[in-house]
Amino acid sequence: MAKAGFATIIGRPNVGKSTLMNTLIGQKIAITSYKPQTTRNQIRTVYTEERGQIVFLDTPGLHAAKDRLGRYMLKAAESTLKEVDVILWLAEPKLPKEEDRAVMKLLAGVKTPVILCITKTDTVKKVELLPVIDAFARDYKEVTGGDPAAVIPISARTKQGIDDLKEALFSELPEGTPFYDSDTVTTQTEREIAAEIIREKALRLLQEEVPHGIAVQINRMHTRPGKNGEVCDIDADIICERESHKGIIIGAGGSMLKKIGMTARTDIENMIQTKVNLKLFVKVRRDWKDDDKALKAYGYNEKDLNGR
Ligand SMILES: Nc1nc2c(ncn2[C@@H]2O[C@H](COP(=O)(O)OP(=O)(O)OP(=O)(O)O)[C@@H](O)[C@H]2O)c(=O)[nH]1
Ligand SMILES: [Mg+2]
Repeated sequence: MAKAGFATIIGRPNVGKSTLMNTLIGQKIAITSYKPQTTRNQIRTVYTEERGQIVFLDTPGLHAAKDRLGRYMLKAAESTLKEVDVILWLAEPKLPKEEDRAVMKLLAGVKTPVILCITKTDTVKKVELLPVIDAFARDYKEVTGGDPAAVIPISARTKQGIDDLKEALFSELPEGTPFYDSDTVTTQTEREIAAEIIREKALRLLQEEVPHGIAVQINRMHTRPGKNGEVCDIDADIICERESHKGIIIGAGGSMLKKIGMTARTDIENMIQTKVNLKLFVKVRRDWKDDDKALKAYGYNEKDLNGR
C-alpha cells in the first residue's frame, strides 16, 4: 500500500523553506525572497508519485514576534507541529546558534518525528559541513533528549540531497490513501497566489521596512473574452502603513508601481495561462499589522490555521 501524510516545513526566517518546498514539488507556488519574513501564512502543496502522497505545509520563519501579524505568523508555524506526521526542520550550514537552540526547545515539546535538513550546502565546503552536522546532532540530543529521525544535507539550488530527503520523508509517513487528487498541486486559490506574487515583487523591489509593512488585497479577478483570446482583469490594492511609504511604492512618476505591476503581471500570466490586465492601487492603513479586522480582511485569520 502507498503512503500518505503531512509534512510541515519549519525553521528560522530566510533559511530557504519556501524555496525547498517549491523544489520538492517541482513547481513555484510559494513566494521567495532574499529578505526574511517573506512567508506570512501556511502554504499547502501536494506532491504525488508512485510511493504515495506528501502534503507539505510551508510556514513563516520562527522569529520573535513584535505585533499581531508577527504572532499570527508564529502561530501559523507552531500550530502545525503536533498535527503532522513529520516535521522538516531547515537550518543554515553554520554552527548552531541560540536561535537554533530555541527551535530545538520548541521541538522538545512534541512527539512528531523530526528530519533535520542542513540546507544551502552549495554555499559551504564539504569539510565545513561535517562539524556543523555533528554540532547540530549533539545540541539536539542535549536539548531534546532524543535524536532527529534523520539528518540530511541538501541544496535546493543544486538539488543535491533532494532524492535522499524524499526517501526519508516517505519512510516517516504512514500507509494510507491520498488526501487529494493526484493532479492537485496546491490548495491556494489563484486569487491568493496572485496577491502573493504582487507582494513578492514588492519585497524584491522595495527596500528596508517598506515591503514588510505591505499587504495585498485582490478586489477583482475576472476573465472576459478579448480581441486575441481571453483577458483576466485584476484590480488589487497594495496596503501600506504610512503616507511616506505610499510615495516610495508609487515612485517617481509612478515608476516603482509600474515595475511591480509589470513583473507581477508576467508571473500571473504564466500561472493562469491567460493575458492579464493588472491595475494596482496604493492605500494607507495605519497600524494594520496590529488591527484584528484588517488582518482578517487581508487573509491572516487565526480561524483558518490548522495543521491538516
Ligand atoms: N545558495 C542557496 N540559496 C538558497 C537555497 N535555498 C534558498 N536560498 C535562498 O535563500 C533566500 C531565502 O529563501 P526563502 O525560500 O524565501 O526562505 P524562507 O525560509 O521561506 O524565508 P521566510 O519565508 O522569510 O521565513 C532566497 O534568496 C533563496 O534564493 C539554497 O539551497 N542555496
Ligand atoms: Mg518562506
